[in-house]
Amino acid sequence: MNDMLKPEVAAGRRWTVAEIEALFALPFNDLIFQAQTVHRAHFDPNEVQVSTLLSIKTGGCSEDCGYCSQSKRHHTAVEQENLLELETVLDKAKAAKEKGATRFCMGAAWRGPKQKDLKPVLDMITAVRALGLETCVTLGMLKEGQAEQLREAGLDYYNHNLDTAPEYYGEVVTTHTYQDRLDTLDEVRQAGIKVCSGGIVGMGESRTHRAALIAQLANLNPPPESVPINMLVQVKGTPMQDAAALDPLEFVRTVAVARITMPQSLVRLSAGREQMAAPLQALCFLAGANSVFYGDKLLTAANPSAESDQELFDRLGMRVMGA
Ligand code: SAM
Ligand code: DTB
Ligand code: SF4
Repeated sequence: MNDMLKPEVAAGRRWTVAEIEALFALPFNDLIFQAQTVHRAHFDPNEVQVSTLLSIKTGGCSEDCGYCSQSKRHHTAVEQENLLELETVLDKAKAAKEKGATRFCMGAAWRGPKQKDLKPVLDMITAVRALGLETCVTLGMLKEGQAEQLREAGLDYYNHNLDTAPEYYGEVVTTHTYQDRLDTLDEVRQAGIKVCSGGIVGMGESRTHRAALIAQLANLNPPPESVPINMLVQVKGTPMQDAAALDPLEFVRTVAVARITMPQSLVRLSAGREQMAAPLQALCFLAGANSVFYGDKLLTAANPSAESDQELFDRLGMRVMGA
C-alpha cells in the first residue's frame, strides 16, 4: 500500500501554530539538523525532483493577487495572450523531457477555468502524459465536476497554493477567499488527484503568518504530496514591487519547518532561485528542499537555465530523481 494511504500516516498529527513558531525560533543549527534528520529518514538526501513550468495562458487575469504579474488590475510588462495551441505545448513538453524534466506543469492566469477552456487543457494533459511525463496544472478555482474531468484526462497533480496565513490573505487578495482555496484543494483531493500546495514568503507577512501557513498545509489530511515554497519575485507594477526584502536565512528556516512538519512531501525550492546565489540554494537543500522548477522560465519570471542547474547539482553531488 502507498504510504500516504496507510491510516496511521494519513491520520497524521495536528500542528498548532505555536508549535511551528517554536520550530522557527530554534537556534539555526539545531533547526537545520532536525530538518536534515527528518529528511534522511524519508528521502535520499542527494536526490532532487525537477519539474518544468509553462504558462499556457498568460496575463489578463481578473483576480487582484498583490504579487502577481498577470493580474489585469496591475500595470506590469506582461501582455495578455490567448491559450496556447496543443502543438506548441507539446513541443515545449518534449524539449523539457529532453533536458531531463520528469514533470510538466502548465499554468493559466484564470480565476478558474470556464467549461469551454477546460476541454483544450484536457487534451494537453492527455498528450503530455503520453510523452511519459508526469502532469500538473494550475488553473485557479475548480467548480464541481472539473477535478474529475482532469483526473480522467490523466492529470497527476493539481497545484493550488494557499500562499499565506488565513489571517494575512485579505492583505494579499480581495477577489477570492482563503475558504475558496481550501474548497478547491478539497475538490482535487476528492477526485483522487495528487495535491501540490504551498505559499510565498517575503510578502510583508510576520513569522507568525509564515507559521500559520505551514500549519494550514501540514494539517491538510493528508498533507500535500508537493509543497512549493516561493520567495516573492518582486514584479514592477504590482503592489508588492517594493516589499521589504526578507532575510534569506528566514527563507531557509521556512523550508526547514516545512520539511519537519511534512516529512513525506516533496518540498520545492520554487520561485526566486534566479535571485539566490548557489550557497543559499545549497542551504535550502540542506534544510530539506528536494525539488525545483527546472528551465529558464517560471510562468513569466526568469529561472536559472537547465545548464546552470546541472552545474549546481554537479557541484553539490546531487542527482535528478527518476532520471
Ligand atoms: N491562477 C492560478 C492561481 O492563482 O492559482 C494559477 C497560476 S498562479 C500564477 C500560481 C502561483 O504562482 C500563485 O499561487 C503563487 O504562489 C505563485 N506566484 C505568482 N506570482 C509570484 C511571484 N511574483 N512571486 C512568487 N510566487 C508567485
Ligand atoms: C508555484 O508554487 N510557483 C510556480 C507554480 N507553483 C505555478 C509559479 C511561480 C510564478 C513566479 C512568478 C512568475 O513567473 O510570474
Ligand atoms: Fe490570477 Fe493566479 Fe495571478 Fe492571482 S495568482 S492574479 S489568480 S494568475
